[in-house]
Formats: sequence, C-alpha cells, structure tokens
Amino acid sequence: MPTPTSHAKLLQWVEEIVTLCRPDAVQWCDGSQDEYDQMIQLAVAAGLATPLDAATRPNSYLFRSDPSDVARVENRTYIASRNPEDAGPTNNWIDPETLKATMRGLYAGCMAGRTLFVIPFSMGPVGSPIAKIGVEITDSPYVVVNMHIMTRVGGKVLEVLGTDGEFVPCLHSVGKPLAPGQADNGVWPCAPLDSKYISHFPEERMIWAYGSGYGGNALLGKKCLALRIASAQARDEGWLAEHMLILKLTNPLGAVRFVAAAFPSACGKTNLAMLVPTIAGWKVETVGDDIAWMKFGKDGQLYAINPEAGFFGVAPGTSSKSNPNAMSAIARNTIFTNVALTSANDIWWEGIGYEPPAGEVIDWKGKSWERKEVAAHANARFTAPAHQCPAIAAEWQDPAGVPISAILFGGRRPGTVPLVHQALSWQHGVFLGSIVGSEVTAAALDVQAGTVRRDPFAMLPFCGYNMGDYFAHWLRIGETAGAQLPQIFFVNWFRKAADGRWLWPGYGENSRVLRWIFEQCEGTGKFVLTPLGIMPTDDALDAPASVSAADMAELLKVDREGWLAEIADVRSRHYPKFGDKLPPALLQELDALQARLSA
Ligand code: GTP
Ligand code: SPV
Ligand code: MN
Repeated sequence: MPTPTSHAKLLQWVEEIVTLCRPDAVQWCDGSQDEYDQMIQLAVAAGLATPLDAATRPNSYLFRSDPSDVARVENRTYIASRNPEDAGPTNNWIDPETLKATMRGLYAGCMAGRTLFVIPFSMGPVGSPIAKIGVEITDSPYVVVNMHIMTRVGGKVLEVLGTDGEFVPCLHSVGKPLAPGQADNGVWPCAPLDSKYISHFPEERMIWAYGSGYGGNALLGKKCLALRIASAQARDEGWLAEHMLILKLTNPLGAVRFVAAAFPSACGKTNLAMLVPTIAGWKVETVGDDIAWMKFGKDGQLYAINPEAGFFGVAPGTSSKSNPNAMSAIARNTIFTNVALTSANDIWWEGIGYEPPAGEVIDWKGKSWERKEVAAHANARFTAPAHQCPAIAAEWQDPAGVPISAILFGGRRPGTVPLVHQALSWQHGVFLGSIVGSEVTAAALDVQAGTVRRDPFAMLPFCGYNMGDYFAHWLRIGETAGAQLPQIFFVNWFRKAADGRWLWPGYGENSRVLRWIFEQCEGTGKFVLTPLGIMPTDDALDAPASVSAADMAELLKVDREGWLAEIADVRSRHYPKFGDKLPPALLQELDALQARLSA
C-alpha cells in the first residue's frame, strides 16, 4: 500500500516503530466503511467479535476482553516528566529515559504476527482551530474500529497535517506477539498487569501504551491525548482541558444556556448530558458526554468544544427509563464490550430495564450464565457514534464551541454534600472543585470500589501535570482580564438514607436542579445564603412527588458536623499532599468555610 502522506516526520516515526515492533504488515487507515468492515472481519475471524442479530442490532458487535483487562489501570499509568515535581503527588512518575528504555524492551518485536495500523485522527472537528491531531499506531483491530467511532479518522486529517503539521504520536500495542502460525483463537490479546504501561511524556507531547486493549488504556485520543497531554498544553496556553460533559439547556421561552459538568468516572456525565427533563417545557440536548476543551472567546466567555465524535459509555444501568437517548444511540452501528449475550444474539446487562430473556445467556466472561454473579461486567461499555443520539445538539460540531454559563462539580457522596449549592465566587468554586470526593466505581481496575476518595475536578486519574499547579491554573483562569466567568455549582445526586435507599430519584428529575442553575445564571432563582454558599430556598426546586418534605429537607440541609469532619479531612489528609504547590487562596477558602460554619 502506498503511503498516503509525505509528512517527513510522520513517515520517519512510523518507520522507526516498524523497525522496533517488527509487524508482519503495515496498513494506513482511511476511516472508510470498507476499512471498518475489514477490521470487524479480522476480529470475527480471530474469535474476538460476535456479530449481533442484524435485524435487532444492525451492524453491531460484541467483544469480550480478557477478565484482567476490563478497565483503566491507574497504578500502571505514568506521567514521565524530567522533574518528578512536574508529575506531582497524584501521578505515578518514572524518569522519561528510564521508562523509554523499559518500554523499548517490551516493544521490541511485540507486533510479530500482526498488522501495524496507522490511524491519523482529529480530536475536534477536522481543521477547527481548536482541534488537535494525533496519529495512533496500534496492532489492534478493536482499537481501529473504536477510534473510527470516537474520533475523526482518515485522509482529511492527513490533508490538514500537510507536510509539516503538528501531531501527537500515540504508540499502542496489546503486547502479545504471535509465533508463526499462531492466532488469537478467541483469546483477547493483552499483557500481564505488571508489564502494562500507559505512559505520557507531556514535555514531548507523546504517548506510549503497552499491554492493554481496553478503552481509556488503548483508545489514545481520549484520556491520554484529550485529557493528560491536552491538560499540560492547556496550562501552557491558558485554556482548560477537562473531564466534563457539555449540555444545552433550553427553557420554555426558548432561552438557551450551555452547562459543563465534571463528575468522576461512572458518576453520571453521560446520563446528565442526555437527560430527558421531567419538568414541562424544558429541553436538554447533548454536546459531549466526557471531555470538554474550553477557551476564552473575544467576548470574554469560555467556549467549549467536545473533542470526541462518539460515546464510550457505561452499559449497566442504561435503560429506556434511565437514559432513552443512549438506548436510541446504541440501536445500530455500535460496539459492545463485556456485556452479556442472549440466545437471540442480542445484548443484555443489569439495569437494562427488563428481565434477562429465557434461554441460555452468555456472560461477559464468555461462559453460560448461571444467574448468580452479574452477567455484564460493571464497567461494560458501548461505543456509539454521537450523531446517533436523538438529543444531539445542533451545535455539537461547531468549531467555535458553545459559551458556558455554568460549571458543575459533583461525585457520589452518600452523606454530607447537599443536592446543590452554588459557589460565592470563582475562587470559592475552584476550592469546591479541589475537594471533590466520590465513592470509587468500577471504571478503574486497581482502586477499591465503594470507598470515598478525593478526586479533584474529577481529574485525579487524568491530570497530566502537578495537581497543585493545576489548582493554580484554575485560579489564574479566573483572573483573565475581561473574563465573563461561568457560575460554579456543586451537585450530589447520590445522597442515601440511613436504610440505604436513594434520597433523590436522579436522572430526569435532575432537571429540577438544572432549572434552578439556569435561573441563577439569569438572576431569577430563589436562593438563600448559607455557610456553604448559595442554596435554593425550600420551594425553589419544586420537589418531585416521590420525594417527601423530610427527604427534601435532608437533601438541602447544611450538615454542620459532616462539613466540619470534611474540612478536617481536607486539612489533614488532602491538602498536605500538595506541599508548597497548594495555592494559599484555597487554604483561605477552607478557613473561611470553617469560620462560616462555626459562626
Ligand atoms: P465515565 O464514562 O466513566 O466517565 O462515566 P459517566 O460519568 O459518564 O457516568 P454515567 O453517566 O455512565 O453513569 C454511571 C452510572 O451511574 C450508571 O450506572 C448510571 O445508571 C448511574 N447514574 C447516572 N446518573 C444517576 C443519577 O442521577 N442517580 C443515580 N442514582 N444513578 C445515576
Ligand atoms: C472513564 O473511566 O472516565 C471513562 C472510560 O470515560 S475510559 O475511556 O475507559 O477511561
Ligand atoms: Mn470519563
């Protein structure tokens, strides 16, 4: 195959990797349907993909990963800056040259028996001034098809790149060379945990991943480029690369506000972005469900783009009731990973909204399901094109982005944190982002699910540099001359009663909170000042019928004891991690909150 580019640096890099990894063949990807079909055929022939019933799930496929390769691996994710302080206390650091030497050893000959695919991709609309180009080299057809959906792949990207354009080199191998005559034979290829590496070289703007074929470890445009590398670029260039959904909110009069929200992994971004309001006349449309890049426009407002082209969403819990828009988005042309398979060749998972069908069900491990353990892995995912979402906003690919009126932070907190409160200032809002805590979910393999951990700005696993410097960057953004800053809110859909039931129904009912946020942006909301900040009055949210007055009071209570314990934890265990990188303004906010609660 002739090479479709004369970009000298790109050609040289590909040649260097071919020499190192020694694949049997090299294929440049063009993003076409033919190429997609060819990759799927390869995966089906290797026993790695199952075609779903063509009538119920047209052009859709199920993949089952190795049981050891079902989520991100935070302990094997590295930020390799020259100075360890630039990676900071929340990242794993290895000296870049040492790490490269180790990984070159692993990469040597690692693509034997496989084809090396070169995937030129754009994060953001091709040619947009905010978009960034990456080129992923991979030996995984699964990665190629997922990148087709999640990014913009192909010839147009190479055109924009020209002969000397900038790109982020993203090297990926599953780390499982094949001996002559050997095939995958239905076994998902990956390497053992202690030779997996998800490595970032922020100073060189380069990514090297080895040993995992899964999601955020392998689709390198997503967490690796659009968050870890982009966050370092954003720091240098005065913008924000964030783990945030973007939604368009329209009120009954047709007025529009755009909202961005940062919640940790598997804490409700996809669901909020696609929400169907339960309140009459209001409309939510989706711009993005996982990542936002935000830059100041000439008018001083922050404009956000969604750098992705698809959704890599959590399957369990997704139903026609909880998220009908997602269910429509995955009706065709979708890749399912680690869900269950019915005897009618359809998918099934816990919380899909109907009982598992009779007949044999194959669980996510590929075994006949005995109906004891879960049928789908808790972090099972769907990959679907964004344009298939019925609620996709008309502006979702606008290269100029959408102006953000409000930024939300949140997490899974069974206690303490109220349903919603609003920051008193940008600095107070940055403080709230810096103390986000959440019960850990199944989205990462090696952190204990169920325990609460601090996940500042929902960026703990995704900040490509020192988190203390990141806090300072957020504070600096607030000092930008002429800035028309968004209002900042803290939400918590996950409050539980003593008996373990949800205090708040969540999902579509979250529209009541969005309405109050919209009104606060317009200056028409009903609010009270509390020690925590600005909160809705008792009647401002118009509680849903299913929520008792007592539960509503609990949801909007200022839990003085809980917050004092929270403050003590931040003061003794969270903030000290950052040493002298902790901006004094955040400590001032902590002191001020404590003083307000104690007054
Ligand atoms: P990542 O893709 O990992 O970044 O996750 P995400 O933040 O997009 O999370 P997602 O919307 O996929 O939600 C994860 C889980 O939380 C799903 O099982 C949802 O059903 C559940 N969930 C989402 N919103 C709500 C809510 O308002 N209330 C409750 N109780 N659960 C919710
Ligand atoms: C997350 O874990 O926040 C995800 C899924 O969005 S993954 O792309 O696998 O990181
Ligand atoms: Mn995410």
